[in-house]
Amino acid sequence: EHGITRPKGYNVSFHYNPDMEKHHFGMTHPMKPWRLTLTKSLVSAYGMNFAMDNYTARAATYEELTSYHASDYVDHLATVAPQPQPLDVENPNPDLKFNLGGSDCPLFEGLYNYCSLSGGASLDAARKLCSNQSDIAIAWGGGLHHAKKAEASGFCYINDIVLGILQLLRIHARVLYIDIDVHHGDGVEEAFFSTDRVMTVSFHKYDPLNFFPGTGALEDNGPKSEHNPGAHHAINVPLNDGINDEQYKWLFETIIQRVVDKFRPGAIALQCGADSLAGDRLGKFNLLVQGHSSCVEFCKKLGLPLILFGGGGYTPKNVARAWAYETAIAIGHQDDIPSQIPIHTPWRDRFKIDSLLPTIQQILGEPRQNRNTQKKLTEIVQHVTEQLRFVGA
Ligand code: ZL4
Ligand code: CA
Ligand code: ZN
Repeated sequence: EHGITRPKGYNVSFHYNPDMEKHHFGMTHPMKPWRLTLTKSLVSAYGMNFAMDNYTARAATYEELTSYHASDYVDHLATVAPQPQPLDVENPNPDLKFNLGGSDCPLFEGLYNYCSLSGGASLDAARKLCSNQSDIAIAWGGGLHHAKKAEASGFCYINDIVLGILQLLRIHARVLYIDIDVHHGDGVEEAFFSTDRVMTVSFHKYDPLNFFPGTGALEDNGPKSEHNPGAHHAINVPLNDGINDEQYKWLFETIIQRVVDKFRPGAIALQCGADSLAGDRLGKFNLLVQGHSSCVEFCKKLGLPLILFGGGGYTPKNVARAWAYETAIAIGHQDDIPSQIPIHTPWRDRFKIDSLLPTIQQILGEPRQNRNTQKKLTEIVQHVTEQLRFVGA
């Protein structure tokens, strides 16, 4: 008996399509869609599926994709060839114009299908919140925060988050977007730069010359041009390598509580990029599952409709641990699931770290030197508090 029961009077929906994992960015590319399969296998092994509504996500339609993206970009995505085009001086390769085909955003077989499935899951999740059929909707295949209106960027082609938030804005006057991926959520910030109906808050490593995408300084709070309602509605929390659970939790809770008090959102969209975990292949933070997931727990306690997106995460066994644990938080079972990974979990050997009894919260990774001082963190909270004086009625 799994003992995982449905929360009473509370609905969680899980939006996933196993076809997403069939797509490959390339052998050595850090983005592994297979991490979604590993996540789903852990979620199911714990019996969490019995406590949620499970939906096989559909592909987003052309009309849905162009609700944000430029139609010439989506047209091009639909027709791109996996092989590089021959050089033609008369007609420059349009792949370049859309930032496609480089090492970050390669062209691969089924690319359009992959993008549409990610978008479809996030749209379905947002609509379940809009119709009040879900209190929390989960789309781990989404969270692709760098994609621009007419350009791919940083492993992201279609900005499923923007598509989802546009749905939430049909019902809610104000939506709060929070981003705990180790990278700056530049694409979502840019999409809502000129509206005061969406506030974006990104926590990220900031080192403009050495770390992608190089934007998201503390002082960047939305274009301060005259009559721009979106001014002051972008919050950036620039961090250094090695931040730990205690510091991150304090920053997150202090900042998000103040933001919610001032902005009074009707719904929250949380991007849960797992590259902010210790031991990530690209990120160099020291967060454990406990610290990362405390952000989800805090957002849930705010009691607003909540959508959870995936995002980055480049050490698949750690990604699956975090997103499975965060699924447990959504259904309220984080304190009663066994910490030991169930013996019948498919690919259980992939979770083994240094013991024969792998647990859900265990994270592999040499701790990185913590380069965040309390003085700097206090300055950040002070700056954010001052920005918030310009926000709200
Ligand atoms: C790789 O090994 O910093 C891509 C990308 C492909 C395979 C072999 C090609 C080798 C690391 C990254 C050449 C790789 C050169 N392969 C990559 C400025 C850069 C130009 C491209 O989590 N080179 C660009 C993007 C970031 C840059 C991060 C995070 C997404 C998200 C949400 C996107 N781009 C320098 C890097 C490899 C690769 C190894 C790589 N790319 C690491 N960081 C980047 O926020 C999903
Ligand atoms: Ca971030
Ligand atoms: Zn990232």
